[in-house]
Amino acid sequence: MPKTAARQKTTTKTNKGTSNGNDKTVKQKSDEPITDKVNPKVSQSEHRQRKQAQKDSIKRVEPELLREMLYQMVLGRIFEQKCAEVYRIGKIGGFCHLYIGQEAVAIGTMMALRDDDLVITAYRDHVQAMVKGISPEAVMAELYGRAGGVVGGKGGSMHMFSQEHNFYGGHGIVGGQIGVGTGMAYAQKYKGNDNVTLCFFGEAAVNQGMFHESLNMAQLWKLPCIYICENNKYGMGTSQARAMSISSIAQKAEGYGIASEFVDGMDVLAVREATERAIKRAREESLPTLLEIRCYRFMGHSMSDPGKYRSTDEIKQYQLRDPIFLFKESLLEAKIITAKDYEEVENRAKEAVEKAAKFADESPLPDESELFTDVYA
Ligand SMILES: Cc1ncc(C[n+]2csc(CCOP(=O)(O)OP(=O)(O)O)c2C)c(N)n1
Ligand SMILES: [Mg+2]
Repeated sequence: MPKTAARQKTTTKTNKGTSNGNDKTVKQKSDEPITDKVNPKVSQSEHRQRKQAQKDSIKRVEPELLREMLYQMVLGRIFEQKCAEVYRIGKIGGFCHLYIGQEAVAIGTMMALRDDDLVITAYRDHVQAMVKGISPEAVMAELYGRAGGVVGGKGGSMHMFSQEHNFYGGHGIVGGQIGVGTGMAYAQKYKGNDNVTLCFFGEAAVNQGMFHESLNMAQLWKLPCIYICENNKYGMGTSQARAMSISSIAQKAEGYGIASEFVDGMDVLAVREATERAIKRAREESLPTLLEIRCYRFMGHSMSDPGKYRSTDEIKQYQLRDPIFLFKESLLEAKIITAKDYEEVENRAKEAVEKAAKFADESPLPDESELFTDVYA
């Protein structure tokens, strides 16, 4: 994680001169190049800095909510570990992209939302679906391709969807959901409500035209959309440094006059605070924001990734900054939880995941008569 990720170094620039009504642009300090090399000393010292920063943030959040955030992160991690386990024995087939290492992004952003706010994401969608309220059973059964899945077992890993939960997918075309998310935000504005739309995508999607067309339109039409770039440094096996001419994605928002912020995605509370600022801007002023949240996926791109493009050393160095470990330590030090409470959190999450796997195992395959329902091709 480059030094620029340190939250306390983020500066706020007032941009009163713009004619687009956006008078607040949060700008990162430097455009430090992303490299494939990670220094363990830097990782450890950043871990300490994060912990220090979390101490202050913890005081601003209700203890009950902090414990729930921890539970959701642990649930996401254990759920994904179970997916890897059952994938290897053939219970899940096809594409399967895991979220391990990125939990602070989904939990930090989405747990600041209201139920009627909308979410759309790419194919790395299991944890987002659960945080939006879809049950682990319905997500696991979908992964198994069973009738009890959230879309009846016909979508699979990449296509979780539930209108009831305002969760609009689950999209396999890189960057495709950015245009759809922009349209969802437009629809809320058209209907006259104050719902906010969160639109997630990876850093590789930023090179797609859809990203640029959407940001332009969102600022021009003042749409309540929060664009969340989960920058995990890689698009499949290609590092960001090999694919993007500048390393700062947050900076790209400036081309469209959109407020943007650069956040350390290993720190769930920093993510939450940045999202709260963006939500306020969207709900109260109907203005978009781009959040670049730097994180790291601990697993391969998908279950079939041989992972030859990065060293185990690099992965280990990011694991030193594991967002769950960091949050757990901070909560222990702040006496919000005890070691025993953490054990209970883990046990509760394990039970929920086992229950989900049992439900998926016992759920029947979709009926043959369903073969052509909800299929648009
Ligand atoms: C339009 C399009 N081009 C290429 C692909 C193949 N593809 C699937 S995932 C992926 C990488 C995307 O990386 P990123 O957006 O950073 O998301 P991450 O997987 O890191 O979460 C690519 C190129 C695709 N699905 N869609
Ligand atoms: Mg990526």
